[in-house]
Amino acid sequence: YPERLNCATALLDDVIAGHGADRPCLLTPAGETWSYGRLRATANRVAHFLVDRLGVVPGNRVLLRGPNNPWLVACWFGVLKAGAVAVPTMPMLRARELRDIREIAAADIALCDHRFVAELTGDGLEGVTTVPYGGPGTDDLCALVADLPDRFEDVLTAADDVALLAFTSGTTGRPKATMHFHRDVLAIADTFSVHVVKPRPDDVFAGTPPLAFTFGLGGGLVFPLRAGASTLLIEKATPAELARHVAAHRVTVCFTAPTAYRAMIADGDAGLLSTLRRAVSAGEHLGEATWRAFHASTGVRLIDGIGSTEMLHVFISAADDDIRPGATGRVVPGYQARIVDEAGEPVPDGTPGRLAVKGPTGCRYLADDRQKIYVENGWNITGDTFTRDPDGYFWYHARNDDMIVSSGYNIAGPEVEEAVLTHPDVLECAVVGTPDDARGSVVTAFVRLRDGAPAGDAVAAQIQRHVKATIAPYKYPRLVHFVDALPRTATGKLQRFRLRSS
Ligand code: 3SK
Repeated sequence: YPERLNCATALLDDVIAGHGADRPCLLTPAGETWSYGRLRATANRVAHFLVDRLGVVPGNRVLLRGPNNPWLVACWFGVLKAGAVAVPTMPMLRARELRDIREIAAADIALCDHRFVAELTGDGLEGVTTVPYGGPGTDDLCALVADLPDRFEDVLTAADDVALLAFTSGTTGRPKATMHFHRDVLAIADTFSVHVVKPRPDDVFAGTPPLAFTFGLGGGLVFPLRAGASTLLIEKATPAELARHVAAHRVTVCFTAPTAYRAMIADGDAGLLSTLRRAVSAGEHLGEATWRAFHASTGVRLIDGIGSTEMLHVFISAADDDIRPGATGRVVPGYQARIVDEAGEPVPDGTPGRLAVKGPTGCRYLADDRQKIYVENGWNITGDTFTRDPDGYFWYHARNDDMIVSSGYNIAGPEVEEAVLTHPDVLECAVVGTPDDARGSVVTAFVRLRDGAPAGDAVAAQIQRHVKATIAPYKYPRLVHFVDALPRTATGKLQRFRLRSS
């Protein structure tokens, strides 16, 4: 990339120069379409507002809060055009979490969907200038920018000026801010997206992750725009609603989590997915059973991937004929990955160890001592246990802290989950170790059954027999609890630690 680079200019102006300003860019389920030209003009007005009315200067951090819709995107671009740093936050976050984020990011300005402002007014958030958008009234950003010029000279930032502060969800302890440069935003499109997703200008992207989760930022915004494609911005959707949006808008590339793919198949919605040519699964491990079930009902080969907020997006993945069901994939061109032992030394193929990765993006925490724990000699330690096979495929075992030690056996909770999930009555499941006097820990499954399946001892015993017949019998869950919902983070990841202590 050139030394001076603003990723907002690259994402909007390059497409407009190549395909014209009228090209459809942002779509909404309600049927609205924003062209690339309209998005650029609106983002330019927002940039003027930030600079001319609020006095924003390059490097200032601006908090963004709202569900995925065109105004959130216009604000995101407006901030970057002004040379400021976007601090997207998950709409689900509450005042306490926003307070931490605001303090760590030192953000004094917030652009916030008018439906979500209440949480930005609590203790510790005094002094934040909050400008609502998307609502009625003359003090709303949409009205305030209406008369501002639709041209703006984007600040010519350095390629390695910070563009984005992405917060890890902070399931345990204080959230961490990861810093990403302007060049990183383009790099995720030019590595994972170009080499694995392989988007085309006529694609229509859609997905459920919020743009504040970098999985959603890539799949819902950066990848489609870098390819000159369109993206359907969905504020919130159940898997069944997502399937209906796919059908209604002839979506061709879908981004969501394994649970949603599993639910779409279980709900019998495969017929609504016939326009899909690519479907990307990340955020959590994709089990082989889900991969095969989705393929059998749709003909689409799910693209699994592991990414992280620290690395900005996916660094191990595979598509098409390169896929080995059950494996996460191979290292994405541009990245390096290896399996290391506790001392940081590479282990032989086939030996489980800690996944370490480096590449053009990540891993830079903002003023956080935990940098020393998560980065060893330039390698980001992801916190996952994997093996690599001699063909270079990476096979997931567990998060490092999801290994269960029971009667001296090491058992990977996700492997047991995968076996439980192949039982026909099971919709979702989490497997953790719970304290036990005799065994130290026992394998315990928390199971959400499909609608209409009766919970009880009989189905628990069936699930246990099913697991014993599927994987080594000593791994079966000795305890099975039925639940209505599993605890998840705002990004949809299972919070197993909450089950361990329940
Ligand atoms: O955290 C994740 O799981 C993730 C996956 C893909 C891309 C980005 C992220 C943060």
